[in-house]
Amino acid sequence: MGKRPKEGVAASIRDFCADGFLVLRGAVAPDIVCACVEVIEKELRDRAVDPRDPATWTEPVVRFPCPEGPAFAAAGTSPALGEMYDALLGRGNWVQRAGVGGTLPVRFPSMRDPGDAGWHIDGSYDVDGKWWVNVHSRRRGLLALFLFTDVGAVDAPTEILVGSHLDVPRVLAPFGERGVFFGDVAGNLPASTFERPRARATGRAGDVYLCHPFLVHRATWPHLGSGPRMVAQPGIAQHEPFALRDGPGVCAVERAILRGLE
Ligand SMILES: O=C(O)CCC(=O)C(=O)O
Repeated sequence: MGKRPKEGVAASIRDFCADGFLVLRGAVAPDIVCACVEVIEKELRDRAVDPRDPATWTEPVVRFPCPEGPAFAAAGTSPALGEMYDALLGRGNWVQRAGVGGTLPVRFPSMRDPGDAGWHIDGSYDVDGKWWVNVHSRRRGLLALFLFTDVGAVDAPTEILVGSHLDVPRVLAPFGERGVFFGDVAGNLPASTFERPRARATGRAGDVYLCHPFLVHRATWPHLGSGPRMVAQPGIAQHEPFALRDGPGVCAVERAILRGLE
């Protein structure tokens, strides 16, 4: 009986290594989600967008940094998340943030191309004002998708190429420590990456997708739902870039990179 939760974590890690992501359903408690949404709605009103008035939804996407404050600190420090960060990155290896962080693209019902929906991996460090990435995944241990609203299939969910994190290391390796602009990665991937199965990051408000930093993903459109879709997408930083030396202490994220390099 006592073994089940541990087996659950082990199975989740196996899925994460193979697919490049896992989902923590209900990772953020409903009252915390509500408090976050109130703050997000205020941010929208400050930009002349009323989350309850479709007449003000003139753009398909409104993007801003995920707000800070107590509600977001509570969301970002949910115990379920901390346990899974430990399991995927190793205890003490990741940076605990007093908040969620990242950007928060709020997507509105619209038939228009939002202009930001290409396949990509996220960048992780700044080079002359641009986001770059290297095979050691400097400063980024995970990508998280925090669902602050319910996201159904019609609500412009993020789309994921399942297992694509295993294709990216071979593209990044030739660029060495210096790395490459994140926007130049997808174009160097083999055609087979884009033939991988696709998954959509749907779920309930409070669910969190934890993704390998090299997972290829994109925004989708049109948004055919009825209300704003709110998903924050922070990186979870690790203290040290992955050394990429195989051995007993290698965490799940690093192991997947090594597998991609084989
Ligand atoms: O909004 C989304 O569904 C994903 C957006 C995204 O991946 C990004 O902006 O980097």
